[in-house]
Amino acid sequence: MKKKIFILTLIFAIFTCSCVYGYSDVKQSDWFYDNVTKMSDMGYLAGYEDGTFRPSGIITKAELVSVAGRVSGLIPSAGQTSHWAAPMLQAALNSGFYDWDEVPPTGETYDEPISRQLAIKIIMKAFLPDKTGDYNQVSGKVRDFSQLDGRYYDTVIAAYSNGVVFGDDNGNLNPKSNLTRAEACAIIMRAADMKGDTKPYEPTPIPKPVKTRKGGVSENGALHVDGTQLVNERGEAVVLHGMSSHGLQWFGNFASENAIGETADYGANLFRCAMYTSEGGYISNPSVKDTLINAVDSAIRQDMYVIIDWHILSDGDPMTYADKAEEFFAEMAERYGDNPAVLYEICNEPNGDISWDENVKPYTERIIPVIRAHSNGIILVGSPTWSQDLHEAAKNPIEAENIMYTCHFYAGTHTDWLRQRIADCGLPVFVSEWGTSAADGNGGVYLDEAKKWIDFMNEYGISWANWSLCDKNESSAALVSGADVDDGISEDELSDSGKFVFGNF
Ligand code: IDC
Repeated sequence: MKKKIFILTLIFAIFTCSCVYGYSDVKQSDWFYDNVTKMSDMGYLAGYEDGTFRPSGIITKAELVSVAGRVSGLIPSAGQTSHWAAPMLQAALNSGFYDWDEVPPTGETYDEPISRQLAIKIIMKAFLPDKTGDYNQVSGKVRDFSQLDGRYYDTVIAAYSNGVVFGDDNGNLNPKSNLTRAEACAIIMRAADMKGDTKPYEPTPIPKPVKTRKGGVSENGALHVDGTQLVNERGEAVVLHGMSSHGLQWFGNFASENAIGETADYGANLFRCAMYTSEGGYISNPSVKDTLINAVDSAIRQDMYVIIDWHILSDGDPMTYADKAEEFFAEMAERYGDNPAVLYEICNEPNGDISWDENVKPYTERIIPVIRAHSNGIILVGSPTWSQDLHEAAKNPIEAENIMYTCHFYAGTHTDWLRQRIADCGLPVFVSEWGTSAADGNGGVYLDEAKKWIDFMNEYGISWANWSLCDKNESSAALVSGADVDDGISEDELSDSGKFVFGNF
């Protein structure tokens, strides 16, 4: 638990740009004072809520690589796991900061302490890859040189020769002991200063599309709602089709750029990023936001529309975490602003003992203005009973532009009566989640009923995202267990549901 708090605080610390001075445990006379202060001032690594910095606390592999990556301006890439640091670790691995076996990309060792020799290598590769040093000189001066593993000779010698690291009072480098937070600050700042141009922390810029696709953002531009229809920037009816991720805290690896782009190759022009709030999602694990940002950016690069889904589920009343939702959507809307690709789904599925009038609508009145401060993009709104109570919303609709109401269905559970409800409600409807299975995500698949739904949605020009792009052993999953999406999605990696859905993009 202690470790968890430490990590959460650090993540908070890493990603919050703050200018904190005067840590109770950092004195001006400390050797690390300047570097800790500078690192903190630039927003790369801050202290803890109790006012300490814990300079002698250890730093993990994930933390060290994240901070070094950010200071050196490395752009995160598609990570292989849903660990909060996976995108930056993947980018560091791709850039040759370390070898595969030193921090295996499966993540089991991400949260282990990092040895000084490995940290030095990573920092040298990140900032000063061309620096060298003299073996004889360094091996003669460093008393415990024999402790060093051979693969670290070059980088450690270069670091020592160039004044990036120094020996301790006894002339030892202690290459195998764990790096501390103060040491990390000192080594990174010295290397960064030597390289020059150290800038304050800035979030990764929003990418530009790397290709254009039929039905994509480049073709349709900013979306609007006209009557009950979604239309493109020219006012022409437009329909979006694609996959929803499963919970990003569990299956973030299937929200990689490869996987998302592959759905587009099959014809999808939409991807939905399902960020659970509970069940190990954002509330207890805020770093899942980085997995989400990575997925949203990937979809943008792939010229696709993308939904940022605040996936409430076991927390049935959207008001439960309304404060967090305000904070989150403020940040997302500030980041993505009027980027035409992004749609905001502000409450996946309200459920339980709540009502549209008393719970959901008041919630929308808090969140919509927060988004509208930065973006006039499409906002998708759920309704009680797992986003099926369109008839309740229709009695008291939201007074705002570019709002659509979500309707979620599962073919094994929801049939004619729900289609009728959509047809009758008179609201602009967006099916941001549906499955070929029963409502528990399993059973079936019910392809005859699913076909009726597809025909219905086509008739009404309704956009949809299918649950879900993952290989979980449940029938709604589009991929068979063990599917490897890094090299694309082959026909035989598609489940029965996946074959049906991909065939309907
Ligand atoms: C299901 C997942 C399942 C997971 C469960 C609880 O398929 O693996 O154990 O959530 O987290 C929804 C929800 C969606 C559900 C899906 C299927 O939005 O999160 O996913 N469903 O039950 N609404 C209706 C059905």
